Amino acid sequence: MAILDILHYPDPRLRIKAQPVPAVDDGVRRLVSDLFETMYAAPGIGLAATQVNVHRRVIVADVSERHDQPWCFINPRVTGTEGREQTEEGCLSVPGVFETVERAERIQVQALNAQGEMVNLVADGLLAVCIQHEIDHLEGKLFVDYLSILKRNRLRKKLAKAQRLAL
Ligand code: GNR
Ligand code: NI
Repeated sequence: MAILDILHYPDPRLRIKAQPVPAVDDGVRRLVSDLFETMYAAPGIGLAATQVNVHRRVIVADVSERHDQPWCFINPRVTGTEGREQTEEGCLSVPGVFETVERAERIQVQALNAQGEMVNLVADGLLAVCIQHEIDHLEGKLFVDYLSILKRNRLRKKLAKAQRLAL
């Protein structure tokens, strides 16, 4: 197991579209356990392989308080959605930024698990938000892409200033 480095916005590697996993083998299972270790250490409620510079369609999530409900989705696909809901989101790749994003309230997801079996899940609440946020990462999309131009410009200035101060 290993804690991996998380890429930070505006790193262009966060924009790479992840490729499907052809077969769930030991290498993929090692990636899954490294993603869990990195996510729990951060700490975060989800993590996509893209964020650790691995451009394969693998995500993990655990929205439980006790960190005892781990979910791993390989080649995840949203097969149905219901409703809309706004949630305050954050991202380990955009530290310190929290903004409201509107997404589907309930989703149906199809994916492979770590055993390579096809699983179907209906998710709502924070898990539904998290899965949509993680699948966006696999597409090279970040939650800040949903903000108005005004908010994004404000954010760009804030991050540029933070970067100047960090030098
Ligand atoms: O830890 C995280 N918290 C979070 C809160 C609201 C909506 C989405 C998230 S995901 C985020 C971890 C992360 O960046 N995953 O890609
Ligand atoms: Ni994120």
